[in-house]
Amino acid sequence: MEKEKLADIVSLFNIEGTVCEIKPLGEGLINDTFRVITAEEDKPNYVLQRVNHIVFPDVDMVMRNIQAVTSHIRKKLEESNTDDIDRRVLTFIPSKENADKLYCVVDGQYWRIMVFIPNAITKQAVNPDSSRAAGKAFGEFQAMLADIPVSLGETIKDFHNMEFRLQQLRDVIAADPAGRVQEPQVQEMLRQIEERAEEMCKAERMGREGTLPKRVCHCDTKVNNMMFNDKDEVLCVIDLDTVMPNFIFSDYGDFLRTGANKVAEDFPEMDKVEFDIEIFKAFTEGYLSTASAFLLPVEIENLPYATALFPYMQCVRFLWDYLSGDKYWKCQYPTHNFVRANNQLHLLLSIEKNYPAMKEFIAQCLA
Ligand code: GN1
Ligand code: MG
Repeated sequence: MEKEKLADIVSLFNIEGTVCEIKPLGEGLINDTFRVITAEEDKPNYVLQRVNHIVFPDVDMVMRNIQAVTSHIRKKLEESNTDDIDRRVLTFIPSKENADKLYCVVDGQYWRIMVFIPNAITKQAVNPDSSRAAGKAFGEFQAMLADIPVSLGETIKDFHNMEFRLQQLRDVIAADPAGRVQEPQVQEMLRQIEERAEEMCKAERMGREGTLPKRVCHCDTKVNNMMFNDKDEVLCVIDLDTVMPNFIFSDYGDFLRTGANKVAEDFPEMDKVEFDIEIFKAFTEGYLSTASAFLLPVEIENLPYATALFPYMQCVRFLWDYLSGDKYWKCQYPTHNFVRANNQLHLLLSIEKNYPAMKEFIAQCLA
């Protein structure tokens, strides 16, 4: 997109300083992100983003959630006299036209702008130390939001609902639009999925019975969704589009799905896919240090289940997209989605072998 067009969009927001440069930032697959640099030394720089409104159909809801979450966290940090608050929570800038609105619509596209956090970095991979810090930070994030006074909207309906994800898969199997259902390796994977389906849907059942609460969760807890300072401490959690009420399993399980796989989620050599118990231990220790105070016994008991649930769910989602003809995730080659699904299935198999070790470690943390 041309520089002048981007500058025009920036000018719709109430920012401080004179814009002197706008350039692409990061490599996100969902939103488009730019860095906006201002001329004055004493004025902040900014991050401009176009929100993908196909993935997030109700951008107004996304931004109302974000406003509620960031202002609540800011209030908590002020109450506890935390220093450097502007680097510990994101600040979105209102539009000039409406001080209550944190986005603008231009030619049917949704744009927002936030303050760029200086001297902070994101990480792509984790070691035990950054996993422990991540666990602590996501636990703190959930703890700070435990008493948020408004109820948040569900920005992607049934996003982490296992029953819904299985139904989506069964629907695409019945329709078979890409003619891939009869492939023998697909049939074998479906057998493994169905074998576990009932057990994997237990969160939804407990939710209906009223024994498992939903809390405000981040719902995209990959390690690259947090900013670190130069001492390897977590400054703040970013990428808040999917913040919504969910079982806490979402944040715990999805971090481990990405952080504790010894290879990337699309690595094609299945014998290299392995669950890294050291990452599990560090993350769990960090998470329980900040979350055990508010977690119910049923939530803690089911952390090993949550660890298995997310690779399982992602296997179902990748296979669904493969059978749909690759409409959701970008693919680099024809079987890419199947490889991803298979990778997640192998991660699940490796996790299942670690159930006793996971349980023992959790008990040890609480003792
Ligand atoms: C998508 O684009 P990214 O990496 O933030 C997806 C996640 C999946 C992930 C798998 C809105 O996340 O739920 O776990 O791909 N986000 C959405 O790579 O569907
Ligand atoms: Mg993301």
